[in-house]
Amino acid sequence: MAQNFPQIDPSMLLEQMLLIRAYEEAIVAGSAAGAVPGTCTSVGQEAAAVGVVNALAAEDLILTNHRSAGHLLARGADPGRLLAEVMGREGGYCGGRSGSLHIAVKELGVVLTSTIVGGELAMAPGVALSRSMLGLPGIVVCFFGDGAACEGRFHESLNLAALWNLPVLYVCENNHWQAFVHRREAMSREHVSDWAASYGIPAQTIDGNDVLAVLAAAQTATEQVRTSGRPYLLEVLTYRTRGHFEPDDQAYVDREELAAWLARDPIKLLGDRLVADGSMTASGHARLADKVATRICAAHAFADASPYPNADTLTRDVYA
Ligand SMILES: Cc1ncc(C[n+]2csc(CCOP(=O)(O)OP(=O)(O)O)c2C)c(N)n1
Repeated sequence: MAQNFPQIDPSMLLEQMLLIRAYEEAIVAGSAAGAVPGTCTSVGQEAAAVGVVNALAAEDLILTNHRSAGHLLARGADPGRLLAEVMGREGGYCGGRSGSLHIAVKELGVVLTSTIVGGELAMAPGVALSRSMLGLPGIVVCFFGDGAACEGRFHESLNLAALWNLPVLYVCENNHWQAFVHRREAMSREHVSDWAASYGIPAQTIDGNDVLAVLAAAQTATEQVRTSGRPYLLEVLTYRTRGHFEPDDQAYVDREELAAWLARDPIKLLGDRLVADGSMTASGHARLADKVATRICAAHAFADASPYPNADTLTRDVYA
């Protein structure tokens, strides 16, 4: 039976994807100029983040990995505070202590960014178990890559979530790369979703560059996790169109494969579709891009003006 999910304005999804792209491009430019530490960007993967995060409720929790800017921005993170964090400044979400790789934002329900590949998979069942035991509402969403799915903790995590009936939505952003290794050299199966069946976990593989398809699949998946209280796995097929981190010349990348995915850029796909069906004009599209550019300029100004943390605070928040 078809579910009635809240209607989400596609132009809002486009704006979020444009914001993520502009934020990541600012990081790339800043890193080339030596002003910002290089990070692992999510360029090319915007539809995966925006489609899934827009299917979540306010009380849901997110655990994510080293490519987390899209998840955070789609969840409503302020780009200035995010950039300040990456630049190690006091005004950042974690006071400049995490950089890009360990950001947590309690008010947005972002419990963890893990740079230990699969670290979020190891913790997701525990977070879900604590919510269940405390009788708290909300499901747990765990973003991870295809590389993490090739690690033992992926299998341990799915096994426990299935055994203990935990409300975890596993979202594998299969971007074809595991640092500098292509997924075909590391995976025994074509799809990560194939592995979910071994644990009795329902799963689906979808086109991760079509944000409307991601949103629809994520709405169905979150509803299923919410009503069954059990795990679900969504494999979102997409492509990391920049390098593993900045800078990276991508000399190891097959040019034809990259070109094919660039032709299916998620922002272009949705923008073209909205203009073609008449729901947006070309100038409306340009206005959104300008609005986003203004926000990124303001974010830069905020991060630049934010001081480095005072050395006296070095041991604050250290657990002993
Ligand atoms: C346990 C562990 N092993 C290796 C690394 C080095 N490393 C960082 S990212 C990465 C690739 C991860 O690939 P994937 O999970 O597919 O995520 P993607 O980078 O493609 O988003 C590797 C091997 C690490 N950080 N942690």
